[in-house]
Amino acid sequence: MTETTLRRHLTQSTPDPNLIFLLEDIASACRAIANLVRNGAFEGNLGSADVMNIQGETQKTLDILANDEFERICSNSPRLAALVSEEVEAVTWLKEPKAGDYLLYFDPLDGSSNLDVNLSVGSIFAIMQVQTDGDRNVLHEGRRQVCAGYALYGPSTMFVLTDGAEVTGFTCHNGTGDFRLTHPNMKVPSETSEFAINTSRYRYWDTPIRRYVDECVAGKEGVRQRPFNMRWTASMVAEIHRILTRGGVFLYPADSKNRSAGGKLRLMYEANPMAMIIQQAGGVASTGYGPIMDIEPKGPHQRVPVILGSRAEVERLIEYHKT
Ligand code: P6P
Repeated sequence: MTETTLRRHLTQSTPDPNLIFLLEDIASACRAIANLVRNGAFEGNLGSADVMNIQGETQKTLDILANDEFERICSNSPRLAALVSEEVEAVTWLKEPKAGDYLLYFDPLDGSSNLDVNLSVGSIFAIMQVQTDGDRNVLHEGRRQVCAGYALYGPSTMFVLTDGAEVTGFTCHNGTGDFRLTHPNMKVPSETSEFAINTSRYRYWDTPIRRYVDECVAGKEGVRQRPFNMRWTASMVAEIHRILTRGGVFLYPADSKNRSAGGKLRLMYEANPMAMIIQQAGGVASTGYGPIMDIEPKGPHQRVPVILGSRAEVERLIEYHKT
């Protein structure tokens, strides 16, 4: 039986050939980034570029190279009108926008602080559409996403995406380099006993977050009456992939230290795409006070609180935020 490649899957599930072209371009950019990451030590690409990005973070050399790959490869997509990148302050317009053209939002290399210590990193993307001819507004709420996904540069390179129907995972074959279907119709288990949060920020957390984590840590002797496990990999892509695969809840909440900035994670190219993926897989994605994909964006680099994953746990956290 012929294995299902990304191309075969897209031709069976995506009616617009221009969206197929764009998704294949994104997959090509991710394959190129995987090579850059794996050969970083040989090319002298590890370490910092000693440049500050719009986020106020020191850019890694590979952050810049990954952004360049997205731009170089995706800019040829016939109906792609604009790029919104974590690494570039301004919106990059490629053509005069026409209704139905695509808008690409991306974090070219998420978790890049893991590069120098050889831990998993990823790329995240979301696609929306121009609403009317000449419309240069890129600030649409996450519900308008037509497609979202990520590449995970881990023990294997995976490409996971949703077009609003289901979440599908492809693995890059190490020999031929093509993405082959390995994880059809991925679903988040509704129950879990695993949470992911940077617990070094405990002193900044609001009461609902402290209550939730304290109860998990109390285990069998506490109100949850069962043991919990904790994971934190400093790579949102790796956390989300684990949650998609075996369940869990990921939390990067607003706290007393990051609240003035809106939170830590960026809405347009981290929270929104991951929210679409998690919800299409049966999970829940919330700020704690409302759905992430309902947020009306105020800017391309807006930061928001993120709580997403297994339905039962996120719904519990939403309840805790009501008290
Ligand atoms: P912390 C990576 O910088 C990132 O944006 C996410 O991928 C990750 O989940 C989070 O920040 C890590 O944050 O507080 O551990 O540095």
